Amino acid sequence: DTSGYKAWLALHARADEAQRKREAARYDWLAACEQHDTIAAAVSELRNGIRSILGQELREIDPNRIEQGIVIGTFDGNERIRALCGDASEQLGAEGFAIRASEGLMAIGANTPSGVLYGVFHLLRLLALGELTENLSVMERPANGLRMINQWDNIDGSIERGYAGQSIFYANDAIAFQPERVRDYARLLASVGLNAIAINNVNVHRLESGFITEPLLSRIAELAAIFRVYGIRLYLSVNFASPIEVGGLPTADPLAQDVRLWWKERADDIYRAIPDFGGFLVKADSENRPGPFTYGRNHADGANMLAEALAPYGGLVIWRCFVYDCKQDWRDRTTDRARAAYDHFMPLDGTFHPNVLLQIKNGPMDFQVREPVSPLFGAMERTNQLIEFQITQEYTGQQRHLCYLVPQWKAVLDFETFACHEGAPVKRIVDGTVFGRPYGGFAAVSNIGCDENWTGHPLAQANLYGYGRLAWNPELSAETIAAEWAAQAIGPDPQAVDTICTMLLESLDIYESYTAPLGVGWMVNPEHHYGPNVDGYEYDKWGTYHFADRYGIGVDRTVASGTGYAGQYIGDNAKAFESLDRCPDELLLFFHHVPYTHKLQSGVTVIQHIYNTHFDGAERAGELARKWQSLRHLMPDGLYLAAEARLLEQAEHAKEWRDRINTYFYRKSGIADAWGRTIY
Ligand code: GCW
Repeated sequence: DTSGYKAWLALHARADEAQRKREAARYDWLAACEQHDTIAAAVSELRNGIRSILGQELREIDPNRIEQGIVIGTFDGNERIRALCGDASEQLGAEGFAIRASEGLMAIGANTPSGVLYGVFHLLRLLALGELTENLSVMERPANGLRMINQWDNIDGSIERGYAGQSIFYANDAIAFQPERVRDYARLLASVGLNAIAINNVNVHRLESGFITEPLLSRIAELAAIFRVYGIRLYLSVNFASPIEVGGLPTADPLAQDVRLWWKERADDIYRAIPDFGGFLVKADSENRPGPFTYGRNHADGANMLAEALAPYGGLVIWRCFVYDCKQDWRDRTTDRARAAYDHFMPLDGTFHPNVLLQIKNGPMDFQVREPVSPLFGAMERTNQLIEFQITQEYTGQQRHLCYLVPQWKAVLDFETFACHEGAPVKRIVDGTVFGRPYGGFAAVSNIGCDENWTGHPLAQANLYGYGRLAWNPELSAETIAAEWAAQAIGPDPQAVDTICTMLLESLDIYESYTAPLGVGWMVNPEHHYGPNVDGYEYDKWGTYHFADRYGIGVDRTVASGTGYAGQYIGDNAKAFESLDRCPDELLLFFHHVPYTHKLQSGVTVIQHIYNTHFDGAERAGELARKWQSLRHLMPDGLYLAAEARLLEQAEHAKEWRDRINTYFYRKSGIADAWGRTIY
């Protein structure tokens, strides 16, 4: 397969024949005795992997008789496993695993079948990376309880903000899928430890509102069954107005008795069809979607009503905080979209039921290439939180430009919120440890579609891979993740791995350079959000402005003279963002309106920074394409050509970005480039 379909599960054969034979000799027997679908899946992954990498067929044997080879299973279901690594049981939780190898016998043990599956995928990763040693002792458990993917797929087969083809779940107003393809997606997700999927767009349209009732519910249950085998729970996005639109009731008021009863009955039906159903994901009172505001109720009233319906079954309500006024008048300088989520949700802290989680986008606006971290992290002490990332590259080049997002996510996760003395980075808030929350974790919008290689741009696979790896372990570095992905997906050739890692790791900085200077976002074409348009959103209703005029640019969000947004942060963060001198350069224009001649901490003026980064960024985008071309001889055609075409488009498009932005600000400011480069 040269198309990239197998992604990071390509399991390339060992190139070194002597090493292959040596390793193969160690893995010829396999012992697994449990009758469980997930264990069976783990066995099949293991067989497949050992065959593919080492050319070795595993033969099956009774766990009590095995002396050399691999034995896998749960501590309760496999005595031999209990004897070999059962002592690790208490430290592993429900999803962790232990791997022990010595004297030719390798044991993978866990408390649950999913833990065993994760252990097998870990082993295969070590094997593919050439890191499997003869004696080994590994113990891992995920940092986050919920590690979720959100599909923005619609029943007509389209994907909102999808850049890799149509949906793999739906087509022509029907639930329509190839079980093989869905299974392969489940394998990819499970191989990086993801354990939850919301299977439809958060904008729940008419037909999708019916997913919670028959006849569609049974079809959804078929999808749930495929994911279940791989330890992944299925969730549904629901329409808050379902009682009206599906149930025929006159209202969806969350405090009305018949509405509450209606949702309870739906929960009963759903759990009959899908006993391990995860729960509901809800976008309410957001971008024209219905919600509790219609009835004079608040978000806690809405979320808690659904939570009550799901509680008897252990289901969760994931309630999104992407709530703001999308009909704001651009002449109104007092309304600031950045403030909205905090203003709506902070006063509700402590009022949500225990099975409610708030899903909060990483930044206060909307997945721009650069934003500060949402101030809700650290502020709400008595509410479960999930952080929402966007893997699909809506504002970051739409999988036509290369943009490896893991460094951006890392910076968000490591951001210190000052929520407590001992240190409270975002990753410790969302995993629940700082405030002792029972639920927490990661959610992210998927970037896959029915394109042969899943993501359109083959290198965009690294974002999906990296998201899963970080959700499991946020301490992994962006470099490690890039190298892991490249070696597994492309092959272990050191020149290829090195070059691809360099490309991935510099790509975010390059993209930021030629698009969005100093924390200004939104200079894109409205609606589809691709390509430069400095004033595309400047005089409209979405609340996303840069306020550039002939003197200066930026949004004053200080407490002293602006919208007060900087004051939503805790302690020194509030002080630093408020201060013109201390605000980090890369966010300066998010927090301050300054003259073009304002001198940055870097020593150059704002206008010169804009020119420098745009010339530089376009140049570096061209180099990305040349780096890829240097790998031509190491790549299979399908993969090589798909990426090359996109990298060449990026290089051209980066020049357009450069010229549009530079010319705009040259015309506005009248200040020439200090280096006399061409500005049109
Ligand atoms: O980023 C914006 C997108 C919308 C999306 C919305 C959201 C699903 O432009 O397409 O709707 O965010 O997150 O709800």
